[in-house]
Order: sequence, then structure tokens, then C-alpha cells
Amino acid sequence: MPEYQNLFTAVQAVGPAQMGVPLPRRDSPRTGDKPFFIHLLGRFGNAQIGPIYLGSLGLAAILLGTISFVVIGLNMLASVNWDPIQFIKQLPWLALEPPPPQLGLDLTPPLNQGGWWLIAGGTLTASIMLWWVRIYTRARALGMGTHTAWAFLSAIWLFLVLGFFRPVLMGSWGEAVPFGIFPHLDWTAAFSLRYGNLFYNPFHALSIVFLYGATLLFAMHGATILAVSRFGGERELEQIVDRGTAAERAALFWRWTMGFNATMESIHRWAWWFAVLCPLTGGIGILLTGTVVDNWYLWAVKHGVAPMYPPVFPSVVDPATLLQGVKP
Ligand code: 07D
Repeated sequence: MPEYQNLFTAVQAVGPAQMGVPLPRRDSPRTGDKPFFIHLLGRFGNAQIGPIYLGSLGLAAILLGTISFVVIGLNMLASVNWDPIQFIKQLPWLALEPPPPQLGLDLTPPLNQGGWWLIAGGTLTASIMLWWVRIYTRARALGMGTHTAWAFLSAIWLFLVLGFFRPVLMGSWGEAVPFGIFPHLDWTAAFSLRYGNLFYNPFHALSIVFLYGATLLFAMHGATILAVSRFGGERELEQIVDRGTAAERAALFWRWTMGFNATMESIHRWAWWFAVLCPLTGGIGILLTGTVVDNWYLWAVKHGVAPMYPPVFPSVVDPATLLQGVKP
């Protein structure tokens, strides 16, 4: 048996399938009583597939998610006259748009004027919420902490701000994001332009800090653990108590190179907080846009963050102020 194993040299010992711990009394049974093994997957993670825990929450979440996906897909297909070739060719540009602004927060708009969007959005939201409960209850059933669920909730917060809370505060579903690959990107660019450049929104900046920061931390941590995997560094928990090899080298490396090191435990808290704060601050930034602040560039000028445009150009006028006094 080779001493040093990692992704490239992993020995895949195949034994009887792991069925997992006994489930609490009121839980439904796990699906698939015969797990199977795929060698190739074992090279990237664990070779054993299943048993999966579906349960009523999982089933409902998958059903609702599928309804949402199919509603979006069929609407896109209808928009190219049910032509499957055009559907594939134009897929990146196809959209399911929310109701037009004049329909406000009407919950029963005509189907082809945002009605389908509401149905798709509603079923997707319900699906995501049920999936959240599933993540929470599965963690509890294993006697684990619920860190994953709370991190997921942070992403759901941003999702709800974009598609629900902000549109409600603005009084129109038309404010929400369309479904579609390029259409949602176009929405993002248009949103930034409409509100005076999102780069000047400090919460967008914070969100980017945590986005890049989380990536950087993950790269640092992943690289560190791989670098000490020859000393068994990937068995992190053992390393905390079993001192002398990988953990200490990893810590010393960072103390040598930057004077400070996280611990085997705290690095995961750093990672968790950076990841969670990305959509959390992002959601605050979006919620403030159009509700509290109408032009982030002018906001930044007012607060001495950004300079006024140099006088060589005609002065900038907030387009929104031009509408004042004009009767609709
Ligand atoms: C979106 C929410 C959670 C998702 C969930 C998933 C499914 C799929 C599908 C059934 C990701 C639910 C869905 C499971 C089901 C089917 C079909 C999480 C999400 C629960 N920006 N920007 C951010 C940068 C600019 C703009 C965040 C960088 C321009 C807008 C992030 C740059 C403009 C918004 C970020 C840059 C602009 C953002 C997202 C550089 C115009 C947001 C964080 C270098 C393009 C969002 C405050 C995240 C936000 C956001 C990064 C530039 C617009 C940090 C690096 C200036 C409108 N931008 N951005 O985790 O929070 O998203 O803003 O240029 O709304 Mg930005």
C-alpha cells in the first residue's frame, strides 16, 4: 500500500457499501437500497453513489423546480414559434419576462404578460425554500451543525431581494429580473446604468470584496492543504490534535510568508463568513437601489467619494431630476 495518496495516486479500496447512520423514527427511508460504485467518480470524490435521501420535502422541491424549469422552457419555445431548431440556436437570447411596469404588483396578469413569469418565479421560490428546509433537517438528522443551511439562506436572501422584496418595495413586478441567459445579464447592465453605475454602490463594492476574498481564501486554503497532503494534511481534524507534521508546517508557512496564520478551525470560519457576506451585503445594496438611492454616482459625489466629472465635459444632470414638474 503506497504511503502517500492523493487525487493522482488514490487507491480505491472497495468494501461493502456504507448505508449511513440510522434515521430518526419519523423520517422516510432512504431511496435505493443498493448503492453502486463508479471508479471514475472515486478519483474526484467518493466512488459510492447512494443511497439518496429523497423524503417528501425533497420530492416536493424537485417537482416544483421542474415545473418552474418547464414553464420557462415552454415559454421560450413558444417565443420561437415552437421551432426546436430555433430554440436551440437562439437559447442564450430567449427570455421569460416579468409583467410590464404598468401592471404593478397585480398577482393575476395575463399569462403572456408576465403571468407565466409569476408562476415560474413562485414555483422556483417554493422549490428553493423547501430545499432549504431539507438541508436544515438532513443536517439535524445527522447531528450536524446547520452552517450549510444558513449559508444557503444568505444566497436565498439575495435571490429574494432581486425577485421579490425590491419589486414589492418599488410597487411593480416589472422591476424583477427576467429568466434567460443573456436577458438576465442585460437586466444587470441596464440596472447599473439606470441607477448611476453600481460600482459607486458601497454594498456592491463590499459584495465584490467578499466574492474575491472568498475565492482568494479558498485558493489559499486549498493550496495549503494540497501542499501538505504528503504529510496527511487533508485529514484536517486529526491534524488539530496530532501536532508536528502537516498542520504545523502549513501554519508556519503562512507565519513565515505573511506573519499570521489562521488555524485549521478558524480558516473554515473565515471562508464561511466571506462566502456568506457576499450575497448578504449584495442584497442590502440592491434593496437600497431605487428605493433610497436613485443615482449611485451622484451619491458618491455628494459624499466626497467620487469627483465631479471634469469641467471639460458638459455637467452631469441626473435624468430623474429632469422629469420633475412634467406631468405623466
Ligand atoms: C444571484 C443569488 C442566489 C441564487 C440562488 C439560486 C437557481 C437556478 C434555475 C429553474 C450570485 C436560485 C436559482 C437554483 C434555477 C432554473 C431555470 C448569487 C445570486 C438562491 N460586479 N452587479 C454582484 C461584480 C458590475 C450588478 C454580486 C464584479 C457592473 C447587479 C457580485 C464586477 C454592473 C448586481 C458582483 C461587477 C453590475 C450585481 C453578486 C466587475 C453591470 C446584483 C454576488 C469586476 C454589469 C448583485 C449588489 C453573488 C449584487 C451583483 C460582482 C460589475 C451590476 C459581488 C466582480 C458595474 C445589478 N456583482 N455589476 O453572489 O448583489 O451572486 O449587487 O466588473 O444584483 Mg456586479
